[in-house]
Amino acid sequence: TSTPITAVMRKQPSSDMAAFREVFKNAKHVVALTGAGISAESGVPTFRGAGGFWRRYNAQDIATPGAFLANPSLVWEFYSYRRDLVLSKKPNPAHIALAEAEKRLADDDRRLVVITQNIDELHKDAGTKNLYELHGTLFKTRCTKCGSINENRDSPICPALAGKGSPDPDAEDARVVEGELPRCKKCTGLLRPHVVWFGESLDPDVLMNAQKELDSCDLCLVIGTSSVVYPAAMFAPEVSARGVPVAEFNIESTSGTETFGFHFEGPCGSTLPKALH
Ligand code: BV8
Ligand code: ZN
Repeated sequence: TSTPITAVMRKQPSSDMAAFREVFKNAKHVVALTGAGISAESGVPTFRGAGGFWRRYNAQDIATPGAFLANPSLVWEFYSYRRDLVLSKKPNPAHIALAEAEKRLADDDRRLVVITQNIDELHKDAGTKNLYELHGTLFKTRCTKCGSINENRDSPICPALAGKGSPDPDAEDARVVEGELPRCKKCTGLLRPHVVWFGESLDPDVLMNAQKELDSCDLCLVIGTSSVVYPAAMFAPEVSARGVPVAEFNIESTSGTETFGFHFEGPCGSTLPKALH
């Protein structure tokens, strides 16, 4: 009897790349699920299991509606820091490998789509067109009063936040008064980042479209995610449960590794280009 692929994979840190490339060559509809790990080699810090630290705070404690209500200045410092940081970063070979694979497959009437948890827009910068941003983006604001959503790449986003947001645990909170935080040009209401915070629902259209892609894919790549945040954490296991091959690209194994047919250990900036060229 042949050894089930997962058992074989369990023993080796990395699966057989040739076997994966055989599957990839025949795949007609590939979904790539990405998390903070795909941007690590671009110099964007990861959350490390959604427990990322900025100053003495855990990302999960600041990326919430409650934190914004209680202390909008602190939350804006967190996002203003990440905006300014990401504006100086570029896509790495992993982002580029996905964008190039999308183009190559399209020429062959095959589809590759990226469903990302990241809000850094590095997939967009790399040229990915088929893209769902599950958790929004750092570079859009939403008015808490009139709801208008606008692109915004201003750095600093407002004068009062210039030079603020240092991640240093001993940095003083800027305590910017609400009137000097980013305000809506239309109604002067307080702006917030157009991202999905913990405890907030994802955009139903994005979720529905992502689910459609997952339900019809014949290969799923899960790249640089610790798979701890729901509902994104359920996507790859769902595909695997349908008997569709899932290939994980990560520097370590995760809660999902056992259920995935392929696991390629290492920085995805190196492993992904080898897998997709
Ligand atoms: C919701 C935007 C319905 C903001 C983000 C208890 C049990 C289960 C669920 C819950 C629970 N309590 C609360 C919940 C729900 C909660 C949740 O899942 N919490 C978790 C922490 C338990 N989820 C929600 O609230 C979601 N909404 O459920 O709506 C609802 C509605 C109302 C009331 C109840 C429910 C909304 C979640 C979205 C939160 N927003 N981001 C911002 O970024 O500021 S989440 C944020 O954290 C990221 O977007 C991402 O999703 C997550 C971080 O995860 P990763 O991307 O995986 O990054 P991480 O650092 O963890 O891991 C990096 C990985 O890369 C590692 O594996 C590492 O090994 C690897 N790596 C590193 N370097 C490399 C690499 N791999 C390859 N190459 C490398 N070089
Ligand atoms: Zn407004």
